[in-house]
Amino acid sequence: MLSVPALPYAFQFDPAHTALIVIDMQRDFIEPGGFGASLGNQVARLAPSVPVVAELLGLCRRHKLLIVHTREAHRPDMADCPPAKRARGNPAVQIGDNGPMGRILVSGEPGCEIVAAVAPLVDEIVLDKPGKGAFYATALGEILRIKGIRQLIFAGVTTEVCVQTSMREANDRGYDCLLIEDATESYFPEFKAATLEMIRAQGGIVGWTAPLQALASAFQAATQESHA
Ligand code: TIU
Repeated sequence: MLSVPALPYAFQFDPAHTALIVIDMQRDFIEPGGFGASLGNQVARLAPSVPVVAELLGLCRRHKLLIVHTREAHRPDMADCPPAKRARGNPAVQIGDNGPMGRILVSGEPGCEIVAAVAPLVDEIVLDKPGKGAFYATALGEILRIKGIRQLIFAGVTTEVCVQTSMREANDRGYDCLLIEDATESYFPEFKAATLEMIRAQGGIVGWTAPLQALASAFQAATQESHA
């Protein structure tokens, strides 16, 4: 087991039974003209997470973790988009409507793609999800069971919406979850800060949080031990 200096206490994980889950690093949230912008958000606020997620992906690829990327994405026929979800937000630009990057939050459209700097490799799993949580109406639970996964490392956007929802779903399913603090961002800095606090409060009621450097140091310590 590797040990990451984390809050509220050290996060223990076995790389062979751990997956990295990268949530919704899509153009629709991170670039101007997409879903995030249609809701009135300052999308530039998510930009700092991109190079950190890229570094996290590099680290996890080197250490052979299972890697899963999610996208918040609806079917082109919109049959999986509840009218209540579509009706929420900006009435002028709704999910499924045409925007500068194609139809908003629709699979196959340019805006739905993951930004180039953190793009999936061909052998990595990409899951489209119709909800905020990564387990709802997806094969994620089944995939993790088949792969023998017990711990999850989370990154992506936005911290308090799809990342937190997915972590809570995972926590209820018995996974130990670590959120990489600098590999996630919100349009609302105060919501990000509150989410990190609520995840690790009450003895880690949802999971653990740690910066990327702490995870890197855990891998480094294990590598040095194996060469000693
Ligand atoms: N609006 C917002 O902050 N987020 C979402 O709608 N989806 C995700 O977090 N991916």
